[in-house]
Amino acid sequence: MSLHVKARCEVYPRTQDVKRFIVPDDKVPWSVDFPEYDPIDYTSKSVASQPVWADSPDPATITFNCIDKSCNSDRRSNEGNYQVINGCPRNPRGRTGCKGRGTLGKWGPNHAADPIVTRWQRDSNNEIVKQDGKPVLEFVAVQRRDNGEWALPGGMVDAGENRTATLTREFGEEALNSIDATPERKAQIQKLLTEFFKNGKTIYKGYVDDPRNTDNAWMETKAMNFHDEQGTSVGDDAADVKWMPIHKGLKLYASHIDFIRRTVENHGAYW
Ligand code: RP5
Ligand code: MG
Ligand code: MG
Repeated sequence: MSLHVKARCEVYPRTQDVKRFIVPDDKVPWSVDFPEYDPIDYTSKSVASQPVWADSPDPATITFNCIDKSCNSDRRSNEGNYQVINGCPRNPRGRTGCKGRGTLGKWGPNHAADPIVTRWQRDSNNEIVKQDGKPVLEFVAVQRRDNGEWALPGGMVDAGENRTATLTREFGEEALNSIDATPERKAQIQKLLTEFFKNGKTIYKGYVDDPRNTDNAWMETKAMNFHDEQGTSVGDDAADVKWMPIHKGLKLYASHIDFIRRTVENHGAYW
């Protein structure tokens, strides 16, 4: 199990002055004593105002490690049962230097889904490009509005939504700009995606080393790969979306590079 790093970033995302308590690598596991540990307490104003997607401010009112029927929310973790201390869930990967929920709506796991849409990189003769004798893969990357980092076009699972629906919806919204599309174009996108997303391969299920994570709220995802062998199914539209050729030097949001590496291994592609 790898140590979370981005979940210990010094300044909490979208703030200037929320600084995490510094947690050295060896003090990350809860099992290691750290008596001087004094994490900053931060829950953003938008989460505290309790919009529909956010929990009540008091975690003691919530039943964890199960499906919560009261709000159609899956409070189980893919990491197994997590600890709940004095009614408050504890990050299964250890200390982050911040308690509260930060900008995450849910106490405990916040579930997301990440579509990894791939095709082979092709030259002007339509031949697959090779590096070191291996075919080069490309994936659909989006540039995140919150921090400008390139990422998979993933998003949060809505209440009661299944993850395949999240994958299709988020890909439509983030990579194909379906939110701003005409009703005709929306229907066209939905049809295309439902067809294309029929056969996917699960690449990863579990904790994400996301910079928004705290001691009591964290991201988990299901990442699925949809490979377009002929490279003709999905086009790119917006300026902040592109087919990105894959190599091991890419810098991506959260743990997305790990999911990309697993995808590359599955396809025997260049890394
Ligand atoms: C990451 O945050 C997940 O891997 C997913 O890509 C993303 C979901 O959050 P938003 O894109 O909705 O902010 O941890
Ligand atoms: Mg997103
Ligand atoms: Mg989204």
